[in-house]
Amino acid sequence: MRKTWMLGATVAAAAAVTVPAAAVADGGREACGTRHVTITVTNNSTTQPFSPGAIVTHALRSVNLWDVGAFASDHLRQIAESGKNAPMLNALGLLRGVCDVAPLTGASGEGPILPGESATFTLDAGGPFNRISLATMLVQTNDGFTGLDGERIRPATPHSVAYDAGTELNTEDPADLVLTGTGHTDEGGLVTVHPGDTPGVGVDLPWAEPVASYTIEIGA
Ligand SMILES: [Ca+2]
Ligand SMILES: [Ca+2]
Repeated sequence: MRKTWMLGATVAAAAAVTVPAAAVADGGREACGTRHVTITVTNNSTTQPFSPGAIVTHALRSVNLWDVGAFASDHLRQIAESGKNAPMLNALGLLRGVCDVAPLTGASGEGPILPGESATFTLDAGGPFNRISLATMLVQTNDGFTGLDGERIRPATPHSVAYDAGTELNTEDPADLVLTGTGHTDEGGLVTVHPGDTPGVGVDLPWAEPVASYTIEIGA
């Protein structure tokens, strides 16, 4: 919940400080959709589907999906623990500095991005809406996720490692994993870089880092 508050506070700060008042009043919003960004998300793992998630284009500092060393928001927790993206999508859609929001899905438009596969998404952008963020769960983990947080929209090929949301203990027990069980043990921790699969504990589904790669292209 703390991070949810931070999300809102960050938006207020961006409106007051980052985006000129005139841009917020009309010019900024009009600029949304004057350009497009296409992002291809590639799952580099051989073991971990990427769950349904969320992608958003936004102004600088208007969206902050997570910080390493801080508590995860409840919206991020629901993606990281269960692949439930509706709360995150709904919350992002209400933020003032947001341009476009889309569900992250497999290439067919639904389901996960399977290991070794890619999916491509095109979103509105333009003007001050020059950042892109996304989050998706590593499905066969307790609360592992990956994504981008405020990546600048420019032709680029960034990568991301897996993170641990710090909300569910990494039992790796099938009874606690979203595809095979409903169990859960609270972790009460902070977002960290994911320590990875522990061999011999629960299921053994390791992945190499960086677990995800992206190709960002700018369209007219
Ligand atoms: Ca965890
Ligand atoms: Ca294991």
